[in-house]
Amino acid sequence: MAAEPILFMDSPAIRLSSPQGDEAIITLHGAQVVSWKPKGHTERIYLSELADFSPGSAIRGGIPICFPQFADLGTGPFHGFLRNMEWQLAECHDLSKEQHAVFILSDTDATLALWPHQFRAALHVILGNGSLSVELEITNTGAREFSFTTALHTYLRVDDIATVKVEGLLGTTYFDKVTRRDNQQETRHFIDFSEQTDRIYSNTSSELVLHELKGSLTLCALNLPDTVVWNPWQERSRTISDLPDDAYRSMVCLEAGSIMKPLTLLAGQSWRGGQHLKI
Ligand code: TA6
Repeated sequence: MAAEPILFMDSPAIRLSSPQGDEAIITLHGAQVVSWKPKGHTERIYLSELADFSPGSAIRGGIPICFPQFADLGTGPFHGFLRNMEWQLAECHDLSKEQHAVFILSDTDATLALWPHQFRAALHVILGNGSLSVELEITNTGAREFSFTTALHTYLRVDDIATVKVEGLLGTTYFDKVTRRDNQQETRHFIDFSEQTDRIYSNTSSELVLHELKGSLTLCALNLPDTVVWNPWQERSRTISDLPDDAYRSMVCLEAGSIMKPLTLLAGQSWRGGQHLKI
């Protein structure tokens, strides 16, 4: 079966399988991609072994959706609330070369208490031959305009962070959340990791490449002009209760977002943006 309801860590989820043998798992909690195994390759998504799947929690790892605010750029919960909510599977298309599943969530009393706007969110997950696309569509279903920031907080599993290099950010400016310095310029072709890294790069190229010894992964952003690069390194990992102390060796977050300039939707308008990952 191409889209199969399963329990993943006791949490309702959908497993997509492509005709070629690629697999992805998406939990209804947060509409969060928690696994992606392109055929013939190892797991590409990092998921913490200490992740909490209980109702209302934020699952540590996978591809959490940040909306209607990224981090603390707003008065609501950190990274918003979509990642904490239960979504529904709305559609599933079994196409000849790919699987397309759509998950939806609309405003409820609980979301209106956190953010006073009516909306419809749809997450499109498209599993192809060696590829995975995740696209978020937001519609303003209310009568008043609203603004938001957003990101796909993609946790990538890596074999050894010491050998990881990220290409595609040369010449762009960033805000360094570790040193709190703004307007820094990236001077490296290849970003490597040897300490805590938490940066918001603005107006980045739509294509990034994650290089590892085993091969590379290309990440293309669609309508998401900013890129966050995050690795908590050892000290910060120790302070995150649902992340093992040595997790920083096996993960890096490359997050496509619209963060530096909020997006605005008038009543009835929609916006769609996403990230396309290809082996
Ligand atoms: O996207 C990077 C970041 O904003 C970091 O500053 C870090 O705190 C991280 O997200 C994780 O946030 P969370 O709320 O999931 O613990």
